[in-house]
Amino acid sequence: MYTESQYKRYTVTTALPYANGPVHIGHLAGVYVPADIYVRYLRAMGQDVLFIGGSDEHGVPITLKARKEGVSPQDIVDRYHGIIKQSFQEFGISFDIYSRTSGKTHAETAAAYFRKMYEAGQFVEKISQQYYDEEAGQFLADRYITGTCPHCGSEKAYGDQCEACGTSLNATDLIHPKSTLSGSAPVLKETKHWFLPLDQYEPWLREWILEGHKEDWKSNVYGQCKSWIEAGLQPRAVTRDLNWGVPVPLKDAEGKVLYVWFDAPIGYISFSKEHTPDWEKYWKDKDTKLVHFIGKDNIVFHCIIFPSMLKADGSYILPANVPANEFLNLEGDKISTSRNWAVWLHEYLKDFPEKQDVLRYVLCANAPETKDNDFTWKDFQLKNNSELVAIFGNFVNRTMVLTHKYADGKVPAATRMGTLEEQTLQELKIFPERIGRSLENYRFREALAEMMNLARLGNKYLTEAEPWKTVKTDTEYALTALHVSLQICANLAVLCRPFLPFTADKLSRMLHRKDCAWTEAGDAQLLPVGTPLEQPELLFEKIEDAAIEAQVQRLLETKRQNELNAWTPAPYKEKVAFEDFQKVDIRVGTVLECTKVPKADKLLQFLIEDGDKRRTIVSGIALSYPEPEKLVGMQVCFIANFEPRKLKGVLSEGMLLSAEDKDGRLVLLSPSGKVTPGASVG
Ligand code: B3M
Ligand code: ZN
Repeated sequence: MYTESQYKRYTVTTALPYANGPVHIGHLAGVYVPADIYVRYLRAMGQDVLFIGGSDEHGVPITLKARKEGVSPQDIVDRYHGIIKQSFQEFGISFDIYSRTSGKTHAETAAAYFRKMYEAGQFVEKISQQYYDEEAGQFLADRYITGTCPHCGSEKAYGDQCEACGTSLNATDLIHPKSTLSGSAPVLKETKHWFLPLDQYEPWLREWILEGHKEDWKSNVYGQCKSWIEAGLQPRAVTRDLNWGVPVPLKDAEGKVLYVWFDAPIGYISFSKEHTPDWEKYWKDKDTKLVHFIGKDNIVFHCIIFPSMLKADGSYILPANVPANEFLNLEGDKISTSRNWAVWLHEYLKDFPEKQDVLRYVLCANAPETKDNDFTWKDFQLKNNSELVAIFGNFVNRTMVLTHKYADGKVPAATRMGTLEEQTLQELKIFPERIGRSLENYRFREALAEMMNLARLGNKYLTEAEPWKTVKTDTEYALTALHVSLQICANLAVLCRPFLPFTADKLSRMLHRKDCAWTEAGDAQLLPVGTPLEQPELLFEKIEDAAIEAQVQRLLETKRQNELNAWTPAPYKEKVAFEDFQKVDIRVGTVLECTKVPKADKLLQFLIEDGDKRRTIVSGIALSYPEPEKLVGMQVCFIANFEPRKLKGVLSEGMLLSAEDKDGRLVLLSPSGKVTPGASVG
């Protein structure tokens, strides 16, 4: 390796996505694309790597979703595990194994892990009071309890958080708590749980992280660990009263399961076991480098809790690095499964078939490495059209087409190397190391930019050497230029592979060459003279405005739907006396004329037959009725006894009644049958 050589092998894990929904671009950008790039690079460097992924199939949200749909939790995880696994496969995430935590090996491994710690006296037992639903006969997880928020009064607060005001709560803080299982009021009941005494690990964590990893862990990761440790670590319960999960393997623990965050990281170990009988060397040999790829919301679990569990067991290695990313937003808004504000991987491929690499490219170029970042469809189009197509694709295509035109489709010899050629090949040499160094330091955006710089170098060279011109005067030089360009193409095929594996395959096929080790790249002899080339195919295609517009429209529609869903009727007003209501004189009238009020976008002027005389009423409903003349003849209801007042110079003698719909549209009230103008309403 360019900067380190002390490791014999690598164990690379990726956070296990919850199997209660499909995966989206945020998952890919934050965890799976960087991890896959890293692993593909290591493999190209000839390293022994075990790349682990799988679905996290336990936890309360899965049971809630199952209950809502009237199916079992197993049904839910079966459905989403399949979808997630397929998405990762389609995007070329090259796991050695992608497994799941509802499997048998996992249950055994997690239970054995717990038992070993239990027997070594590494847990603290505590009895506490917890809400219990007597009708349903079970303890209630926080999310199964709703009630009134003590801070803002919202009646929809959950036992762990009020979503209206964002305050995090304890279930016992709720006023009028209610079980979502039976609707009854829960009672407090004693229950026993096992706690991991994190406080006891604090001195060790300080030394291991705060002193040991100040330099090599990313500052966002180090910073979060530091603030957790400095705030003082508390014992954490590792068991729950729930009927979905790995049962607690103790006699007096009926109805209890391991806490999802206790069992899930053990999944990395159980999946390794499933993958190879030789798994121990990936977990217990200090010459193995363990790296966890995760999102920032998982930092405490992977840097503090799981390492404390590994330390407690004593036979495992600890993570050498935890390169957590920040979050990716979508068009300026937080990605959200419940609001459907996401680009789902399985849907993307329907709209952009075979464009996996384009998404991989854009997500890596925009990866939220040091801060939250934004994905926009415009930027997606721009990066495709002006980088992948215009730089990488264009260079390869020009080279291929010219070789077929002037060199019979075979790699020509380089007989006329000049200074420009020497310089270009000299520059070419440094790319493998430069890209590799960035990758080893988890700087994926930088590495990708360097890879593109190699394509830029090719383009620049080709433009300066101009073989299409020199071929007329100096054929040997033109052929030499093609030789040099083809060597750059061959190097690109090797160096783009971690980022763009599908493109690398296609390019290698076109160049008629097998993949080689990373360290062989940088060489000007990758493509032997005389190698026959395939016909050129475009590596990337331009993405048209219409395709982008369709995506933007889809998101706008989602936004509109969400706004509608978020609508609640205006609060009801205080009671009034009937006598007060009777003071208002409401009448029916017939529209005789209706026109726009000049210079007032929102106002319509009505002439109304009211049974007594004709009256003019100005109403602010013009935006809802773009064709006012169509209202002529309609009967409307109006308040007849308001003081007349001037609106934009027109005297209005009353007010039309209308209802405001949830999208803000105003709809005039009209009697359901014809009545005599002037009839009173009451
Ligand atoms: N299931 C993913 C999440 O927080 C969580 C990761 C487990 S990794 C062991 O979305
Ligand atoms: Zn609240």
